[in-house]
Amino acid sequence: MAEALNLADDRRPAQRQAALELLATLERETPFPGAARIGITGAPGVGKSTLLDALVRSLRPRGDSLAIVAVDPSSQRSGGALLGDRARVRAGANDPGVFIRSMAARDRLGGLAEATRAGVTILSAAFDRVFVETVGVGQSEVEVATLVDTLVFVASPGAGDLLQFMKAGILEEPDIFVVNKADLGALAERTASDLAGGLGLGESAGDGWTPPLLLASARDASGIEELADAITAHFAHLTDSGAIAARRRRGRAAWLIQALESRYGSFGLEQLGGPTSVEARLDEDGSGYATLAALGSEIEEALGKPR
Ligand SMILES: Nc1nc2c(ncn2[C@@H]2O[C@H](COP(=O)(O)OP(=O)(O)OP(=O)(O)O)[C@@H](O)[C@H]2O)c(=O)[nH]1
Ligand SMILES: [Mg+2]
Repeated sequence: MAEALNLADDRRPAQRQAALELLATLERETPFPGAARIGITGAPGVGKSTLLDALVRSLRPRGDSLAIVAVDPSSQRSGGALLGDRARVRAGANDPGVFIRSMAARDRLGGLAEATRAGVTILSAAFDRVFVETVGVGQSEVEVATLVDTLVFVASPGAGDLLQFMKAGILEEPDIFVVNKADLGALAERTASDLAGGLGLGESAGDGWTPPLLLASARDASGIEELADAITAHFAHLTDSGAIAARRRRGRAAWLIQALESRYGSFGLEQLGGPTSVEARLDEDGSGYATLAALGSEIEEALGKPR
């Protein structure tokens, strides 16, 4: 795993080519639906890492192997050591059934979203569940939503940014809502009712799943079993209803179109026949990575850029 993840991070041309082939093979050949992919998002300091640690302790005894991709936007790498690493996932340190990959945002030459996606693709080939921790600062919710099967939004009491999330319409993405730090009492209940009010919870999104709103305390390990159950139930809902295939396809297509547009602009995307043609190419190929590389070369040729 570590070697594959390092290869995916390697920027040298030969290694990039090898990584592309590996990722495309994994994407096409990993048994479907394979690992459950779960995103844990929320503002800085709401307790995402602490919750993940508690989740590992709760889920691991159920028998599933677990991997975590944790993105720490604040950490700085110095001589190989992570300074100021705030990862709080300590559970499973000596357990081969738990794998944690910590990523420092500042190292990411190829982009954090891309590194995260590669990490999830690789880890999904070997673990039963893959978690991704990302700091929610607006657009990243929408980005991570294209990568995971289940998106968990974590809030904490008194977090003023809740309103900001609501305004940005980002709260439409999550499948599960958690108010962490429930040990803070009335303040947490207040946040939960604010959130419920803002969400209009109880209204199903039309896909037969009503996002639950849970209270938990990662510190006291309360509400963790309920969260683990909700995560399990959401994946079962997706697989039982068959919605998982469409969700993954949609996520992959959204990512591919966005990646092409950010690299080559809407003009470049048009050269390829627009989103519908891109999706058709993706369906034909089966790999988002391979399609991105192939379409990228085509655009560059069409635009006459040196390769
Ligand atoms: N009271 C209380 N504090 C908590 C709880 N969970 C986490 N904390 C504290 O909240 C702080 C932030 O926790 P983290 O788990 O690092 O939060 P995070 O969301 O991962 O933070 P970033 O990765 O920096 O965005 C730490 O000081 C934790 O000890 C909880 O349930 N109750
Ligand atoms: Mg964290």
